[in-house]
Amino acid sequence: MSAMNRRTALLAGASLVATVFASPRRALAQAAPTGPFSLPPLPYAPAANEPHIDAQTMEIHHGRHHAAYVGNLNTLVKDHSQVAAMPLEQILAKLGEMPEAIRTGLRNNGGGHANHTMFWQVMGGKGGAPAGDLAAAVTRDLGGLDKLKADFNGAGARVFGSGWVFVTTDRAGKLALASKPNQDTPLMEGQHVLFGNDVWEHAYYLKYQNRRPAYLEAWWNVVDWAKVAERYAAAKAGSLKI
Ligand code: MN3
Repeated sequence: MSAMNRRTALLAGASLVATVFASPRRALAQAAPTGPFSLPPLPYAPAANEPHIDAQTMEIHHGRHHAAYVGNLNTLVKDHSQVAAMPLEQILAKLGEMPEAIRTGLRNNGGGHANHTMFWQVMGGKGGAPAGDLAAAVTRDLGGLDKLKADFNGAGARVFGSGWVFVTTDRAGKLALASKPNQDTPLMEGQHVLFGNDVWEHAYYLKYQNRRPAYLEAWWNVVDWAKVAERYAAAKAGSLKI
């Protein structure tokens, strides 16, 4: 083999190696769902909520569970251009008006997309306590932070099977506790979600197994109260969507 041919062969080999190693990522990108809905990136590293919520749970929860809701949602609206053009919060608020053939799918996957989009936003913090008018509202409407935690954890523990526990707010800033089965959300009743916690087993099983109350207790350590306060201000200003 001449020097030139040898060099060409080496380059071809290197190129083949590069293609083989690059292809899984390219295949994933090609397989990624396309459509009007997209998976928002995690706003922090998967390990940001350690030790309370492990990085692997965060990666699987965001990259597989939430991604699946988004992919399913895009598939559902593929042949329904009017639904595809609607903002998610309107689809959820008007579920009863959605085409019957995709209504249950929209409820489960649209709810799942909305719930998880909110969920990532309100975590990644260091816990502690709310401040300012949010703290005042927690005291006024929910009996203070300690009572809120006890009631919220109790409601989360009582969800049978899979579901969520939420604190909702209305435009006037009045707070209330709510729990929902599956991927239902108070958005389906025209309410605003201030924050919420996912009590599906996939949210905690790797680290906590069947100990859901321990997960509920630990979760408060990663709440980002500054982010919750931003959502509160947005809800009162009428600009909070999901
Ligand atoms: Mn989940």
